[in-house]
Amino acid sequence: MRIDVVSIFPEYLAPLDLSLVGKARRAGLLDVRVHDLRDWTTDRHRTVDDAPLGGGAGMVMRPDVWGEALDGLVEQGTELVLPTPSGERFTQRTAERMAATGHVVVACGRYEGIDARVADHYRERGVRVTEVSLGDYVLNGGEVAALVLVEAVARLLPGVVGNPQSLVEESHGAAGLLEYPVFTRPPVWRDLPAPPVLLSGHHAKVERWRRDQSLRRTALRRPDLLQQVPLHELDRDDRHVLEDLGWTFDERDGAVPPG
Ligand code: JB8
Repeated sequence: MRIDVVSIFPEYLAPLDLSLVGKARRAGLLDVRVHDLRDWTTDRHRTVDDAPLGGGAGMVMRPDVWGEALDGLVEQGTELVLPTPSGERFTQRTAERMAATGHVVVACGRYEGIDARVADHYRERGVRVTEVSLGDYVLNGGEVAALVLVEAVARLLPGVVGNPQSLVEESHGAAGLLEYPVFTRPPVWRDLPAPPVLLSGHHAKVERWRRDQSLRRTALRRPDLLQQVPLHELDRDDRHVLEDLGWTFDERDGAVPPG
């Protein structure tokens, strides 16, 4: 897997040398290349921005500089990713698709963003172009989204995460539920006992308790996720847990939150 990141702040991507991502790179499982956009400027001042057409606050990144940079990096089969607050949500499904792609190029904007013709141009050339947002808040540029993307994608690559079971049991996996709470020793800490069922040695009871916890957490914190779960994936025990929280079930509407 290759990921190119283009930024006017390449030092911002320094954490990609660390931890699991750094290890994956050194192991040759992941080829991450960080580029300085200003390497593709040709003027004395290495200018990457200009005033917005139509007026308004701030500056816009010039399409000509981005075009020179991306022409040298985008190939047949590349997915071009542009972080922007007006993009589609970056989710675990997005990360999974990108991990299955051989090559991703991330174009990190700053200021008021990148001239919109850049995305249009590469789409017209048949490139898959994805404008992505991490969530409903505004950052100063695309670099943090690039860090998130690389980490989320890298850990899905074969051999990067030591125990592949930790990939399937996680929040935002296929089940569409949040993860259950986890505990370790000591069994009592500052007067707080761990749930006794986890020390019972009764595997089936542990599994049921964890499922209940996942359902309760998802219902209370992320009802939007639970509403997406197909009814046939909720068994009688599941429905009892949710009914206690005021949820109902309908052939057409699926799981319906209280109120
Ligand atoms: C200028 O919030 B963000 C984001 C914000 C940005 C740019 C890119 C992404 C470019 N501001 O994800």
